[in-house]
Amino acid sequence: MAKRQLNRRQAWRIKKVQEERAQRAARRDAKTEDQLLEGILGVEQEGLVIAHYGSQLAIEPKSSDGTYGGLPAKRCHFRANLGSLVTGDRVIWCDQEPTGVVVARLDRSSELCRPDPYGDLKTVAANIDRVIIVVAPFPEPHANLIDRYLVAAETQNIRPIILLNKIDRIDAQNQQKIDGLMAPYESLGYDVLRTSAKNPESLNELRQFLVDFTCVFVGQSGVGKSSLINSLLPDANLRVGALSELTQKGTHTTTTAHLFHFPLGGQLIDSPGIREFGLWHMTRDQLLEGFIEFRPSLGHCRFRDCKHEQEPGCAIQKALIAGEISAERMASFQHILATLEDEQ
Ligand SMILES: Nc1nc2c(ncn2[C@@H]2O[C@H](COP(=O)(O)OP(=O)(O)OP(=O)(O)O)[C@@H](O)[C@H]2O)c(=O)[nH]1
Ligand SMILES: [Mg+2]
Ligand SMILES: [Zn+2]
Repeated sequence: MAKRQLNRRQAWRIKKVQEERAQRAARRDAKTEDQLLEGILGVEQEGLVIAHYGSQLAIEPKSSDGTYGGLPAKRCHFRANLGSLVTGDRVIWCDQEPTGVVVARLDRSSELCRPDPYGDLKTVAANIDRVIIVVAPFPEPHANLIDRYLVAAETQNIRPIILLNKIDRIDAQNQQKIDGLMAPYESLGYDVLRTSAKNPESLNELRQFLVDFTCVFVGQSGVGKSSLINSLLPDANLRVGALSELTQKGTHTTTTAHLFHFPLGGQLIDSPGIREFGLWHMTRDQLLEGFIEFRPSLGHCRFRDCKHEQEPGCAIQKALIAGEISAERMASFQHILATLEDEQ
């Protein structure tokens, strides 16, 4: 009996101590909050995330005329409860020495997502108007990588553009293959630009696409995303990496997304190259929507649960036979479909 009483008393004391600790922590939090509100940490102002370095962000202050790019970026810490913060995010931050503090994230107009190697969905960049999918003859494009990027952009309502870089490396040997790779996208109405980072004159059309918009370069490692930015903006001084001699693949030189401004307006985000671009997180319906030439057929199959394989009255199969959907894109769709989690 005495033993149990003692235990109860002990338990009560432990509980009391814990409650007191929690109250003290809450008071500390409230005090920090008050300090922020009182402006001890500096005046709250709007900013733009131009890079993310693990525990810190590079924040560009908004100029008095409401634009970005005129003032030097500031290193900032950020509150833990803000959710993910990525390059392109608009935030509220307080200036202080030596590092500022980001206290809020503003709503995003769009976000480009992809699953990380552990299967978690990660936002790569925010508030994007256009995704520029960079490919090159070397490293050789992965099968249906372009389609995967197109689906990711289309389902987010971000306009995709395809950029074929390293045209100086196209010769009689690979010309046909490259033309064959690009042709389906040109006939679908996608813009396909051709550049060489080694030849500044080849970049004029690209320059025009960048004015007034926030664009992001995506694509395999080694296709020349950072090299293109160095040619467009000689002051950028980005690190570029030669392809591996052995595999002729990129070596993952860029490790964090970085935003650049152009003198004539417009922003461009360089992003780290990828190994693979899984779309496992999507549903079959989202994937179908992502293939723009499928859209007119959607909802017109005889059966509501049509799998668009061999069913009678399938509108997608009908469009395929009529040549409105190409065999390559249909095969690509089936290939990606087989990788979706929902389908397994
Ligand atoms: N011949 C030729 N080589 C290029 C061109 N653009 C880039 N390269 C070369 O391709 C290699 C890779 O370039 P990067 O700019 O580092 O490629 P990246 O896409 O930024 O790669 P990650 O940062 O790893 O994603 C470097 O050796 C560049 O010099 C081009 O237009 N022509
Ligand atoms: Mg790079
Ligand atoms: Zn169907």
